[in-house]
Amino acid sequence: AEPAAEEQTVVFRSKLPDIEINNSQSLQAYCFGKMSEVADRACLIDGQTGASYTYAEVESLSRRAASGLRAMGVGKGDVVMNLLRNCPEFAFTFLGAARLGAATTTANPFYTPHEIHRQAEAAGAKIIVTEACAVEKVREFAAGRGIPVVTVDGRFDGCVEFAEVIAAEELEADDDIHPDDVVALPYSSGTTGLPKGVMLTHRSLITSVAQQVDGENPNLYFTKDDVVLCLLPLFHIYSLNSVLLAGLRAGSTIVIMRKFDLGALVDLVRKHAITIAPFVPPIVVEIAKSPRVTADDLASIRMVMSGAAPMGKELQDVFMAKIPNAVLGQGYGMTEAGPVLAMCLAFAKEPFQVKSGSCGTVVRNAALKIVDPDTGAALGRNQPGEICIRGEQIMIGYLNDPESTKNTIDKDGWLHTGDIGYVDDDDEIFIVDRLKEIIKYKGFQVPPAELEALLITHPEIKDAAVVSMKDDLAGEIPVAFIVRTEGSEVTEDEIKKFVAKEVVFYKKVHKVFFTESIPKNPSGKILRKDLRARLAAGVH
Ligand code: 4UW
Repeated sequence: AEPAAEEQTVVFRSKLPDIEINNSQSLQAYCFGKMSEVADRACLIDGQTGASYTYAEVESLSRRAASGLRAMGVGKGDVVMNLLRNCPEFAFTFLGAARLGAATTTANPFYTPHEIHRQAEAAGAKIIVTEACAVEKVREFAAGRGIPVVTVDGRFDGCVEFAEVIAAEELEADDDIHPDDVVALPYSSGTTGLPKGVMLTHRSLITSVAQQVDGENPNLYFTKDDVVLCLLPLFHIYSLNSVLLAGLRAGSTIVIMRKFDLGALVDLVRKHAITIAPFVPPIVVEIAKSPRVTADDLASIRMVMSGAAPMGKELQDVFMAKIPNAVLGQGYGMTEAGPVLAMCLAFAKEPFQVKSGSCGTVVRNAALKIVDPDTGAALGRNQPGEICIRGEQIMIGYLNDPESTKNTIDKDGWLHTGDIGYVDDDDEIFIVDRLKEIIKYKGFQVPPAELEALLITHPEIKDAAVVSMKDDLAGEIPVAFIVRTEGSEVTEDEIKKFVAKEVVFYKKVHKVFFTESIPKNPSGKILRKDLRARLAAGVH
């Protein structure tokens, strides 16, 4: 756009003033910025074993991990794959790799071998750090490519124990790190297609964390005295950014939980006097509904964050009645956006009044606009359109995919989210619909394109389309429309089983509808809207 046209654009900003962000340092230096104040305080606590590490110990272990990784051949520009459930070693490895100027690509250890291999290959992983539950899924793949496998929980033939990696001397000086070096490489399918490597740099993650927890009046007020629950998986950007990195920066204590279980959660909250609970909507639902969890159980919690999927006003109100002393609010993130676009201003040190159902106000040091998806024109308040964000926190692009990058970040630097929402009179953002095809099962990404590509490899499937269907607990579930080959009698059950053995549990197809043809536009693009309309109308 011409500068003049750009000036006319309606741009929304935070109610908080911009702050100075020193984002030309390294992410690890930034995160340990308060070391002199917190060196001897608990930094990470392993909820399962009770092992506790001070800030000084975490910093030291990350230096040892750096040396150990270097000895195994990891260097600047390389990629380490963390294939781990939440554990302290996740943090040691991530920060260690960062010290070498290497990036960490994160993946779910419950992925199937095929899903893991595809990401490891695409990311060019030089080393895989994993645990018992996933070792067998990577061993052969890694051996065939000469990729060392490190395990954090035991000895396995042909693998290196994590203890050996950190037996190294501390790395004295970090490698020369440029602010635009990639430090995290999570995979996301973005607005369309298959999962792609999202290049997040030292600069982008420092900016994002600072937008949340820095400044005189931080938007997300975490303190040294806070105890933050790290239950959401660190392989997803929400937890990596807004729990681990934000918690470190603030000097809080981070209590790591390996897997979700309501009883264990209550025990940990009581035992460690958790003050901050970052959740996703399905967990909020479970707590709200469970008669087993009382207000007393959760009395220490002062802040409950929700994000990664929509949380309506009704749910928010029911939950708030259950823990009246806590502030409940939402953040709005997208992996590509670095990830936080908006954060609830009731979480600020000097909080604002907010409305239930809102997913926050745009973070400081960033600009947000709402555009008409058909014309591209910027819209004013209370008018729904595609949410776009600009700022130094957004990704620098998709790995090895300039085409998809160009389709997501326009020439003026605006990242197009594929979410439809509006900004109200109080600068609060409400998401009302999704333009993009991604399905979110309990906040996890399910890329329809991936399931469709898999489905059409079935010899009796001629064509397939996967769309989302509303679900009370999961938010959305993937369902498939299938065109069978001539004469085929393949059943719904057979198709579900075929998919289930190739994908992680949350990508399973929940229902199959047989149809004569898949509606497509002239260029062959699946008309998902039509299919969703069919579902809504009950005509399959
Ligand atoms: N309401 C409605 C929401 C919301 C939402 C996300 O898997 P990704 O790429 O990324 C995420 C990141 C979420 C996140 C990160 C950090 C943070 O602090 C926080 O809030 C506490 C949340 O989910 O999926 C991105 C897509 O997920 C949907 C939306 O469609 C977005 O484009 N989404 N948050 N509050 N929908």
